[in-house]
Amino acid sequence: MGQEISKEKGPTMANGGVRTIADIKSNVTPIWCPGCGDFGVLSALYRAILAMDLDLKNTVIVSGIGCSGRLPIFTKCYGFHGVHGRVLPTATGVKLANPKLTVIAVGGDGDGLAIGGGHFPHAAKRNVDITYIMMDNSVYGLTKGQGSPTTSSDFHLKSLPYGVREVNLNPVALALAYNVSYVARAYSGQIEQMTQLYTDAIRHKGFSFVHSISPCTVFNDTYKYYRERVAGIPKEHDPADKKAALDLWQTRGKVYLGLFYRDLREDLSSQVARLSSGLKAAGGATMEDLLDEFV
Ligand SMILES: Cc1ncc(C[n+]2csc(CCOP(=O)(O)OP(=O)(O)O)c2C)c(N)n1
Ligand code: SF4
Repeated sequence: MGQEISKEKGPTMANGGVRTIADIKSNVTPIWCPGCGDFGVLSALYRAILAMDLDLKNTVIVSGIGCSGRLPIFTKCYGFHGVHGRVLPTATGVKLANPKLTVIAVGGDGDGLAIGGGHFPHAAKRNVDITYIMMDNSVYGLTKGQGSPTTSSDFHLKSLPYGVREVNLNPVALALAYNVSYVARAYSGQIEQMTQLYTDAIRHKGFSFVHSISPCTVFNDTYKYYRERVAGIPKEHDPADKKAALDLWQTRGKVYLGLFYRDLREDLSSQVARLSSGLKAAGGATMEDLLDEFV
């Protein structure tokens, strides 16, 4: 999976003069709380950008609202801090407007599965070539500790004096059910693997989803919980086997990390480009021609 990652230097120095992680960092210091899992996500993303030699001026990070939503500010890539729950429509629009850009969407579990939950299946269905990093702390961090769609009965939140009375959503299970073409899970406590998965996900041509467990040290400190349960997906798992992937997420007592599922179906922009050139060759009107009539 992916190539070997160097922590210090990228493979070449071609794009945007990026040589080290310092070249990717903006001059804004992250203000997340000490130990916040979001630091791990940011660090893995820096390393993935470096390892892939991404051109910063052609890379866009779109975010939702939440502590997690601050992430783009800490990079020199282009950023779009949108409204709560709308990270996927915004990222989709950016990619369709300019398919040459590398587009990465980031946001919390509240952003992506509560207010924004309706957008996830549609992004999956369209298979737009973007990468979605869901930073899951199983709590609303920014608004100070309310339960989120992924808060499970294993967690105890001050804001829920009667405990969790609802069944939690599982982001990997949803992604598999929605037919997301790349489904993986990473954990902020394991940066090397997180970096590999981000690199692999960004390279995937289609909608890639990395469920990124990112504990909130203030309102839901789950580091101990995950330390005791995370395990690598067994080497013999075939990522083309959806049934086996579904079994993996349901394994009791274990939280598997790694690549669950990958489907190499054609992404939306590639389909449009292929169909447009076919239409042009046949003398038909492409979408651009039709739109031009209204200019
Ligand atoms: C339309 C709208 N509704 C509600 C809010 C209030 N709000 C801001 S962030 C947030 C949830 C944050 O949780 P999550 O998305 O999981 O991100 P985290 O802060 O945990 O990273 C809410 C409800 C808002 N900003 N906009
Ligand atoms: S409140 Fe939680 S999620 Fe937000 S910055 Fe602090 S530790 Fe991170």
